[in-house]
Amino acid sequence: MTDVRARILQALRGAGEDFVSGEELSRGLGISRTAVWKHIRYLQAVGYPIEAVRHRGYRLLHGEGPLRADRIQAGLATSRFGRHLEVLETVDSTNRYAFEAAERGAPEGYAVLAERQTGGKGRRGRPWFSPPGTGIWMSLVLRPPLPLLRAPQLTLMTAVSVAEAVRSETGVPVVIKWPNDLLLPDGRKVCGILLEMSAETDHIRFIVLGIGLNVFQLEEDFPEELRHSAGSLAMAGEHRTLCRTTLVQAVLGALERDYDRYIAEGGFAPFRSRWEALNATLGRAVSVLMPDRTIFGVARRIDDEGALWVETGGGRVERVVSAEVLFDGPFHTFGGMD
Ligand code: BT5
Repeated sequence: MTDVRARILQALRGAGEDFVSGEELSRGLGISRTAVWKHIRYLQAVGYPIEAVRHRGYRLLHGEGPLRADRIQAGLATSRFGRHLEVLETVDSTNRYAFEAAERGAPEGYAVLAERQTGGKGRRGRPWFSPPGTGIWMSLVLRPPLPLLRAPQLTLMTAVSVAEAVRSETGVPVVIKWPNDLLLPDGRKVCGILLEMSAETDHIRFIVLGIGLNVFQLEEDFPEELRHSAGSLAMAGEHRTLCRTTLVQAVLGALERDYDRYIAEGGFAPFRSRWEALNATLGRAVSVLMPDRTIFGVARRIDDEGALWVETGGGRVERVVSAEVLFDGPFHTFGGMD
């Protein structure tokens, strides 16, 4: 985002519910009022809910100021998820923070969000880029009465819940890449899921479910190395007005409903057809990276445990429970291949 637009947003966020006049913005930024108006139009076009009222100025609508726990909770349709909620300005990683809270006894459903992470984590120690005010960086504590082996299924369930919530809130037809990514229709990664846990020999003590969802970034906001692979909801061609507060509410609502069903019905099977309907993985040529080796083939199906079946040639099929999947070749050319 250009510095000017970032500063306009900062001024609007700082004013909360109040209007900031065009005059004030133009003076503060040293640009004309027409230039201010053009930047506002641009921000509105990418999805920022900015209200413009003659003689009063501009303000950010409902909840798209800084995230606030009371605002999120006011519209929350859950009984546990997000009922204990913290919103931090800056943290190294919401997953690290939630993990410590869980160690100290935070209840199931405890959630923490941050406007900005300085050490956001992906899998295997990779970094997650989490600039201020542009996305949803959230971690949730779960205490599922499950054997260890079932934990990876919760990642798949989460992908289904978040994808459906994002679709119904924003109209952006995100798709799932097995196991933990959501992609825009053009293949850019818009959301990553990181499940971490504390376990005893055979059962889970608690899980921290981390969700990173890019909302307002534009291509130029991503660092060079992510510019062609990462995307945000704002970058999707068609979307409704974007609001992080309502998105968080929708995601927590969907997660609680699906998690309760997962526990009650005993597994991933009831989610499988929903996963299949949203997936962008099956039928594609893939490289599958496992800790000890890499296999190449075509992703054929997932089973009731959420494992991915990969055909590796000569009629051989491998069942993969946990791994990293790379699509071979340009994203769009493999759509629907079988
Ligand atoms: C993930 O890991 O996709 C899991 C990301 C989870 C982030 C959330 S934010 C809230 C919570 N607190 C945390 O500290 N983490 C969680 P993985 O599949 O390993 O993907 C990481 C890779 O995605 C990086 O190596 C980059 O290539 C790319 N990446 C990094 N930041 C990105 C972003 N904002 N958008 C899209 N791609 C990104």
